[in-house]
Amino acid sequence: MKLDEKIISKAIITRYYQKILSHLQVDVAIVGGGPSGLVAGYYLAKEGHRVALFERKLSVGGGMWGGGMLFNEIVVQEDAKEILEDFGVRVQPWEDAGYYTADAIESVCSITSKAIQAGLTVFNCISVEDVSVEGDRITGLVINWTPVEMSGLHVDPLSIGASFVIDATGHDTEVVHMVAKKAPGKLMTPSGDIEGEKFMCPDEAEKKTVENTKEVFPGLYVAGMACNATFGGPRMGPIFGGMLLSGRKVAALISQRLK
Ligand code: 48H
Ligand code: FE2
Repeated sequence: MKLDEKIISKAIITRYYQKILSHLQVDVAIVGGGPSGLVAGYYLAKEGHRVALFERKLSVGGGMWGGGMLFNEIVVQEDAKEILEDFGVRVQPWEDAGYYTADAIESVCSITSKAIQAGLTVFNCISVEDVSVEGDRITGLVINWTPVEMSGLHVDPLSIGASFVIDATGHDTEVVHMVAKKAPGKLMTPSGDIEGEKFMCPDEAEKKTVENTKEVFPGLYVAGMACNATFGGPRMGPIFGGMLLSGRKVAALISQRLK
């Protein structure tokens, strides 16, 4: 068989369009493909919800690839170990102290693969630049190609609709910033605005991450590092249990509301 470059192009274009057209309205739109966003996507898709994840970069994985200071191992604590095991990631106990380590690359790849096979659809190289709001509720995302954002070209975006949005953008908590800018004082935080991330304190930070995994504006939830950045909690350094637990918690909270 003689391979034809036009058929190859047509196959790629058609399949991509089918994929994006079938996600113009979703149950849940996740912004950010770090550990918390991927884990949330997995548990939501597994429950049968239509879920799209938008990631600015070419690759998902966020801050997990680099472990701590590029030493590509991650650490999780006892209560998060079962989440890694759900994804088939091999964990090793560390000194019987309730800590476990896992290879960072295996973690990203296994979580991503399992999430997509469970039904999560990932759109990479797309940046979320704004949100749609009707009344006082989030109704969707405003998206554009990352290369458009990077080059500073004046190209207007497209939109997708979502019953719920998860801000899993990490330290920058970008979606919450977009909302806070256009609806000052309206967040469900103590001050009504972004409280900001505090100094490193792993023990408190990990607990607070899970506690702060909640709705911050009608229809908008935070997961992962965005939780403490939004509600005011410390950072934790290179321990990833809180990110995984937060992803699983946000999926359960939204799943409950979709029923
Ligand atoms: C599309 C976007 C946009 C946008 C950002 O930073 P992440 O890994 O996020 P989490 O919260 O799942 O994990 C945090 C963890 O990696 C970490 O930094 C920890 C534990 N730090 C502790 C410490 O003390 O430092 O991933 C966020 C992802 C990235 O891939 C971004 O590219 C992406 O979100 N993203 N995607 N549109 N507007 N903004
Ligand atoms: Fe970080």
